[in-house]
Amino acid sequence: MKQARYLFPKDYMADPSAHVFDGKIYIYPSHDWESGIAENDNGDHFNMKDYHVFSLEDVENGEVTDHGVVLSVENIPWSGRQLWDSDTAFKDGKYYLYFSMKDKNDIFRLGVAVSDKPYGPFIPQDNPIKGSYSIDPCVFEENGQYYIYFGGIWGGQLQRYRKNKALECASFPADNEPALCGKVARLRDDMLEFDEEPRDVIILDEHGNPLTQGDTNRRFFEASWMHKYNGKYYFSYSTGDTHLLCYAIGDNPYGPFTYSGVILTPVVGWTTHHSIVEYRGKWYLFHHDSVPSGGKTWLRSMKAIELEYNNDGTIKTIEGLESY
Ligand code: FUB
Repeated sequence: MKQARYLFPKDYMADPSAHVFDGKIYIYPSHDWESGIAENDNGDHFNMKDYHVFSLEDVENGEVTDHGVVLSVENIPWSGRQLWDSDTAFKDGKYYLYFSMKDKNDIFRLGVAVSDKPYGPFIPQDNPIKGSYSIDPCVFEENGQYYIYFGGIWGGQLQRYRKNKALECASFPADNEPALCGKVARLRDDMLEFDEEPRDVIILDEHGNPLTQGDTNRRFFEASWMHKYNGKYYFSYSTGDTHLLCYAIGDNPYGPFTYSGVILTPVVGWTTHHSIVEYRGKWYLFHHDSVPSGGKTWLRSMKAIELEYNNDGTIKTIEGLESY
């Protein structure tokens, strides 16, 4: 599968988080729509109000089923606005949908909603995860332990925190200082809260030094994803304002991770976001671009393309503008 496939031309869906549940691929995307809000650096134009779930059995040609609305902003007790990226994990017969949303004070928090089925509907908890902040949750399971990765700068508000505490004023490190990091925390056994203080996901350069804030072609911006390949842990993410999907490799889920390259060069649109999953013997990159909407950054369409590795475990870079 050398050409990317648009998965759901009927509607705008972004930030696709894909998992294999019950032998099928399930996709948990954000649901873009035309809200009429002007574009700005805070991302107010990404004013999403519900989530759908999709499933498919054949990534390359098969029919894609839309399971409809599974959670809406008006049904979440602590809701303010903006349902951003989400992800889902399965444990002991239940599915847990983790999502980013602004609370009533316009602060991004992470929430959880629970279902007996991978296709919902999902019932939200009354409150956000205690101690959570920022956006873009991704959950990775290993040996019965679940780790949640999260964080995003600019509109994702990560610059408002240090050491998991809110600052009085947002602040960025200087360009030559270590970059702001994504976060990771083990989840509690009941999957509803953090089981530890979130830790920094540190990304090192080739000399073993943390990437700096000014290294905008490599430093973390948002859109965490974790997968394991040949015994190594691949932390992948978007560089945001330089529009790259990059990855860094480590020896355990907490890192540190060493920067290893670009997965996807810039696509049409501002954001780039993804998930990586193995299915039926192949690896796939699920991502989005704004080609079908004529370049409207807030109206994105989800896609899939095969992802390949080199013999040394590095990922073959996919050209974003050539993949449609
Ligand atoms: O979809 C809203 C936001 O745009 C996501 O949370 C970010 O990762 C970016 O894709």
